[in-house]
Amino acid sequence: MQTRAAVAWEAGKPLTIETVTIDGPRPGEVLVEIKATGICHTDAYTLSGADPEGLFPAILGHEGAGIVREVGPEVTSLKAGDHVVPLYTPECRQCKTCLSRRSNLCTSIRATQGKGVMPDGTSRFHCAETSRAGSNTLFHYMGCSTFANHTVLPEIALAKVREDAPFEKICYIGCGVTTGIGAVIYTAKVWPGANVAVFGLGGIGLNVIQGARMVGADKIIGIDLNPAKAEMARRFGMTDYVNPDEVGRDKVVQAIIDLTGGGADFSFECIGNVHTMRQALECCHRGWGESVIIGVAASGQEIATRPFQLVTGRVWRGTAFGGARGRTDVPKIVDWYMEGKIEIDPLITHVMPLEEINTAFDLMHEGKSIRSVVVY
Ligand code: NAD
Ligand code: AHE
Ligand code: ZN
Repeated sequence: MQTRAAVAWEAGKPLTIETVTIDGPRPGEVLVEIKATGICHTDAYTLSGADPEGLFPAILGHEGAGIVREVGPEVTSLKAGDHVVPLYTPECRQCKTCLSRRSNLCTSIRATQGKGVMPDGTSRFHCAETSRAGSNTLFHYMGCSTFANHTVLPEIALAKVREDAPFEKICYIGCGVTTGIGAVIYTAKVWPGANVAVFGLGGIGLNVIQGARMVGADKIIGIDLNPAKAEMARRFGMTDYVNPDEVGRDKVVQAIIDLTGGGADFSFECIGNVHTMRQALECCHRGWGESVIIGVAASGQEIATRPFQLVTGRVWRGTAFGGARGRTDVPKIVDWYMEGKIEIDPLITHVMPLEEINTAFDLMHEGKSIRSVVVY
């Protein structure tokens, strides 16, 4: 069949809207009509050319929600009409990692996902236009490609969710909401009364703040260069704001140590900058403070600190998709939203048709949006 998609032909260039051909689902695969998709900073990162796994031409997008339209042979857990959220971190429940219960990083299809193809090694997307490389095949992205009105995913990469949940809100649970809240509750396991520092008050950091408030954190300190982000952060639970340009960029760590009487119990880096990753570690409390890296830094970047920071008990770790097991946890998080236990609506600052998707990237780079959502 044919569908509409925003195609990334090459790094650093705006997306163009194309009519693309999408093949039907093969064994174990599912055809999904995407109803809405968020635009995450990771899409911009890959589009910029900084992602070592970035492939072009591709259909980007990994924060979607939609309806199953057709299932391929051997699919047992989904049927046409089911409402689903695509998962860039699938949950096969059979690989070593899934069975270990120690991590959400399911390995069953990671290799082909990183190569922009389905598990059988081929793409379902083709375009009448030919790329500079002379091919009309388009790569999948993060196993999702939600910037297409229809996409194909493996069954293990889809979370079935309740049918009364609005697509244009729950698409955000496909990445930002789950990553932020999950980092707090699944990865760090922040305890009630903890002091928390959140570096970056964007689409991820605000959900870390929301998660920290949910678990009963005491001080929730937000750090962002853009003071316009502080108002929403306060609404979501931030108790103290640190503007690095006001306190001095080299005094951010001391400012947090002062505010917390010794250092944060937990910090979260939600920017993707190796310098703020260092600050996030070093603002943690001696003996036990844990810093969680969420931000994705560009190819070639490395983190540094004095090993003494770790010798004296600080812990450096990272998280992908907030440590959530998608097929198990995403339906629960959708329920939390529908029951009013978490907020999403105020974070979706812009809604637009697919034709305006490049505006979403502009708004993000200008610091004017939290989340933009495309509705098909
Ligand atoms: P965003 O653009 O919405 O937010 C980033 C925020 O950081 C902005 O508010 C910006 O003003 C602030 N900022 C930039 N440089 C800063 C600096 N030097 N000091 C202080 N503040 C600064 O981005 P987002 O969608 O929230 O994503 C944040 C990061 O998380 C990105 O790197 C993204 O790729 C990554 N991410 C990781 C995962 C994961 O699973 N690990 C999931 C989603 C996103
Ligand atoms: N290809 C990138 C990887 C970037 C990355 O770390 N992605 C996160 C999700 S970001 C969502 O917005 C992730 O899931 N990582 C685990 C994994 O297996 O990719 C690069 O920089 O190489
Ligand atoms: Zn994302």
